[in-house]
Amino acid sequence: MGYDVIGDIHGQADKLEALLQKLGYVRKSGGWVPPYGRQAIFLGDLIDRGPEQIKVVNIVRSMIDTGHASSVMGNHEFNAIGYMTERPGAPGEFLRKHSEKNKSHHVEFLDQVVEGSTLHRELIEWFKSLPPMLDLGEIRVVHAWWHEPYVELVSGQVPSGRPMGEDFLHAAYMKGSAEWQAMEGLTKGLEVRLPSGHSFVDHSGIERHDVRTKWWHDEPRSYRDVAIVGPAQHHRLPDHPLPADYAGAPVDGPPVFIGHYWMSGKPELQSPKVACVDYSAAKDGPLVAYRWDGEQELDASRFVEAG
Ligand SMILES: [Mn+2]
Repeated sequence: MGYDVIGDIHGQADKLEALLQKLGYVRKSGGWVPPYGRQAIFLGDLIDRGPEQIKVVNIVRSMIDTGHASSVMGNHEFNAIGYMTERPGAPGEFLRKHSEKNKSHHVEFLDQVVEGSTLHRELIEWFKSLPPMLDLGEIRVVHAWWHEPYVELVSGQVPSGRPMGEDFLHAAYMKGSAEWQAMEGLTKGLEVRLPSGHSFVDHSGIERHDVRTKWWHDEPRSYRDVAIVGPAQHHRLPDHPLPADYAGAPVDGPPVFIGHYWMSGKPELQSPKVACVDYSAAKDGPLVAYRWDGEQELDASRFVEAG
C-alpha cells in the first residue's frame, strides 16, 4: 500500500481538492477515490481558521467511510471536543473554557457549524473517533510528536477503532495529569522552558519563556540546537546545555510523519526518518503531501504541493 500523507488543512477546501487532483485522486459520487493501491492519510487540524471547514470535514470523512483514507486527531479537533464537553459535576462549565481567547481561536468553526446545532454535536462525536496516533507498521503518523511513552499510555486508554471515551477526556483535560501530558505531547509537541533570564518574542509579538523544540534533532545538546523560533529571534537562544530530562530523541524506527509546525519555504525533511507536511495552508502557504511508496529513508523529492 502506498500512502499520501497530507498536512494540516484548516478549512481550505480548494487547496485540498487541488492537491487530491494533483495526486491523481478522482471525484466520484461517493467521494474522492485514490489511484489503485494508494490511501490518503490526514494529519489532523482539518478545522479552524479557514473558509470551508465543513466541506473539508465532509471530504475527509467520506474518504474514511469508503476505506480510502485515515486521519489522526490534531490539537484543533481535540480543543473542539473539550469546548463542547461539560465538566463532570459542573453543568454549564466546559473542559475547555469559553474564554475570549479560546473562543477567538475557534470562532470561524462555531459560525460555520452554527454553535450548538445538531451538526455541531454530530461533528464533535466524529472528532472523538479520530485516533491520536496511527502506527501503520511501516510508517507512523501523529500530529506533533511521536513519543513512545505517550503512545503507549494513550493506546492503553483509547483502544484502536474505538472513540475517545468520556473518562479519558476528563483525565486529559486535568492539567498536569499523565493523560494531559500525553495528549499535549502528541498533539502539540515538546516544549521546554528557557533558562531563567532568557526569553524570545513569538510571531504575534508576545514574549515567551517556553519554546517548541525540534524533538527529532539527532544531537540535541543546547537550547539553540533544538528551539523553534523565527530567524530574527535565533540569536536570543542560549547556548546552554539542555536539561538532563530533555525527552526529544531522533527516530530510528519506521519513518514518522507530523504536521502542526507552520513550516514555510520549500518542503524539506526534518531528518531521514521525520517529515513535517504542514506548510501553513491555513495562511498563504500551500497544502503539502508526502507520497510514500515503501521507503524507510525518506526522500525530499516526494513532497507534492498545491495552492
Ligand atoms: Mn496543530
